[in-house]
Amino acid sequence: MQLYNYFRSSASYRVRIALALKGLDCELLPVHLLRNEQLAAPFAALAPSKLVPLLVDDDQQLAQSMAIIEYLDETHPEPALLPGDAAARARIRALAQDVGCEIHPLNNLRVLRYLVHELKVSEEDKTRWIRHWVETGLEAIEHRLQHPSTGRFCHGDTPTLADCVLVPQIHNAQRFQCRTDHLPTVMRVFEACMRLDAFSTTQPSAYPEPA
Ligand SMILES: N[C@@H](CCC(=O)N[C@@H](CS)C(=O)NCC(=O)O)C(=O)O
Repeated sequence: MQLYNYFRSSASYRVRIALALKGLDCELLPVHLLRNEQLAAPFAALAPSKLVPLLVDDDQQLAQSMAIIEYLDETHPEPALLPGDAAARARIRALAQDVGCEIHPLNNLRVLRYLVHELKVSEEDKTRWIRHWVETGLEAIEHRLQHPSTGRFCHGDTPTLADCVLVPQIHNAQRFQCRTDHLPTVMRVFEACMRLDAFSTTQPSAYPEPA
């Protein structure tokens, strides 16, 4: 397998975590987002969305990090990243989508570039925008985690899809100096995850800054 990714991309980091949790070998192919490599051939020819990550598995080209993680979970079931019954899996997907659908898209590079370059939003207001959506979005997750199914991790005592998606968002929150003091359960889960090699060895700071 090959994963087109960018070291600091949180959607890419989600997939790197899932690959590591499952102990799968995968070649990492960098797409340098700040150099706009996602917008041009050869990557853009493979990915009409012009977004990383993209997983290539034999003749399959798979986009969307959460779909990729579900694909890995179906093709390599152990350890299960969507364990339990239908209700448990719905809860895990909801937590993942709280990040992947409600927080991350508002703060993606192309959205921030549009704010600054097209709408002439100042750097200061751009940072306010990021912090607002990250802090309020994570607050909703903090509330959702006040549930008997929350364990050491978002759902139970083993990492799931929800942790694969939450942890990279916390790295982004820290990068943009967002408040996290209103998120005791989120941060407890984050710290439990970061004690695992699958999360720590795949984090952005584990990779050299591209030249
Ligand atoms: N929903 C997509 C989001 C992918 C995405 O937004 N990737 C970002 C990096 S985290 C990207 O490629 N941004 C490039 C750009 O904004 O130009 C997924 O989960 O894979």
